[in-house]
Amino acid sequence: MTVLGQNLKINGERLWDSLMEMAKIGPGVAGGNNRQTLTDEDGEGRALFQSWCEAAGCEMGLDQMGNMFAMRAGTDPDALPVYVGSHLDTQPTGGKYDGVLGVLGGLEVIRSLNDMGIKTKHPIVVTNFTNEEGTRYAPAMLSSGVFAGIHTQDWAYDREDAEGKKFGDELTRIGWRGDEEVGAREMHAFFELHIEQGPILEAEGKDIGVVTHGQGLSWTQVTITGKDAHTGSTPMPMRRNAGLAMARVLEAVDEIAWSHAPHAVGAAGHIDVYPNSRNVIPGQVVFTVDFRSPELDVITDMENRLREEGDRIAEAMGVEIAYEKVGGFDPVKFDDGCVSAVRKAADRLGFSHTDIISGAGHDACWINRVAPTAMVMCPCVDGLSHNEAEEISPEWAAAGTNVLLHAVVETAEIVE
Ligand code: HGY
Ligand code: MN
Ligand code: MN
Repeated sequence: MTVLGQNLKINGERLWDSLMEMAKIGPGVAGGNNRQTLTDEDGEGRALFQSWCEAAGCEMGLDQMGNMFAMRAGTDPDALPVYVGSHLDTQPTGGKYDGVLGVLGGLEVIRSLNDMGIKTKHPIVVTNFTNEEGTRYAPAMLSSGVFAGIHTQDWAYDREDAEGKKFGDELTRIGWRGDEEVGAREMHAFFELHIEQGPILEAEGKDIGVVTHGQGLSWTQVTITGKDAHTGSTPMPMRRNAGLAMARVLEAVDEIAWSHAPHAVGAAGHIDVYPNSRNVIPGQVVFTVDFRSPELDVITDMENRLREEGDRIAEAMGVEIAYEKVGGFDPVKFDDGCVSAVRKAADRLGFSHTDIISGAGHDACWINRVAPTAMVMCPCVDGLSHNEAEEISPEWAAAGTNVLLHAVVETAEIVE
C-alpha cells in the first residue's frame, strides 16, 4: 500500500493558471467576475472546463439540471466513485475563487494523478453544480438540491429570474441541458474544497479549515404594500410609505440577529423598490431577509420574530405585509469519516488547521443528505467574499488542493 506521503502533491502553478484563465470569462468591472448562472458567460466557462477535463482523459456526463461530471476511471468499474467539486457560477459582483477553486481544484487532483501515474480503485468524478449562488434563480444550491431530492426538477425548471425567464428555458438556451436523470448517480463520498468566505482562518493563521458543520440558512421574501404618492405634495400624515416600513423591518432584523450573538447573522441583500422614482413615495417594496445560525431553534426564533415585528410595524403604519419562504436548509453535520480524512491529510502534509463551521451555504450541504460528505477550506484575504476584491494566495490554493488530493486518494484507495 503506497503510503500517502509528501511526494503526493498537486501542481500549484498549473492550478493557479487555470483559475486565472477561468477568471477571464465573465469578467466583472473591478477585477472579479460576473458569470451568473445560465448566462452565455456561464456557457463559455462550462465549455472551457469541459475542454480541460477531456484533455485530462475524463469521460463527461451531463444531467437534466446541467450538473457536469468528469470521470477519471478507477481500476474497479463497479466501485462507487469518489466525487469532488463545487460551482462555476458567480455572484454579479463575485470573486474569482468562490466555487471555482473547488471545481478546478478537483480537476487539478485528476491532472496530478495522471502525471504521477497513480491508479485508484474507485473512479474519481469532478462536478460542476448548476446555480449554486441562487442570485439569478432562488434558492441557492438549486441543482445540488434537486440532485439530493430536496426540490423537484419541474419546480426548479419553473423558477423565474427578474426578467421572467424560466430556469429550464435558459438551461436549454445555453445548450447545457443534459439527458441524465438528476440524482441517479451514487457516490462513495463527496469532498468540496472552498474558500472560507469569512475571517477566521486568516485571523488565526491557519492554512486549512476542517469543516465539521455548516450553519443553517433561511430566506424569507417580504412584500410590503403602501401607496405610491407625490414626495412633494403629499402631507406626512397621509403617507403610506412602503420604503420607510421596510427600513423599520430591517432595523428589527438587525436587532433580532444581534439578540442571538455571537453566531447568528441577519440582513437583506436583495431589495426591489417600486416604482423606484426619485419623486414617488414607494408604493411597494420586495426584499429577502437572510437569517443564518448553527442552531435550528435560533433560526426558527428569528423567522417567527421577523413576522411578529413585521406585522406590528405594518399595523402601525397602515401598510400591508406578506411573507414567502424562498429558501433554506437546516444546520448540517458532515460525515465523521470524511472529516477525519481531511484532518489526517492536513496533518500528514504539515499544514496548520482548525475545525470550523461553514458560515456560507455550499452544494456539500445538500449532497451530505445522499452521500458521506466533508469540506476543505482555505483562508481568503480579510475574509472577504461576494465582492470583486475577493482574494486568496497561490499558496493557500495549493495547500487546500493538496489536502483535497490526499483526502480523495485515501478514500478512493490507491492501487499498486
Ligand atoms: O448563500 C450562500 O451562502 C452561498 O454563497 N450560495
Ligand atoms: Mn460558493
Ligand atoms: Mn457564493
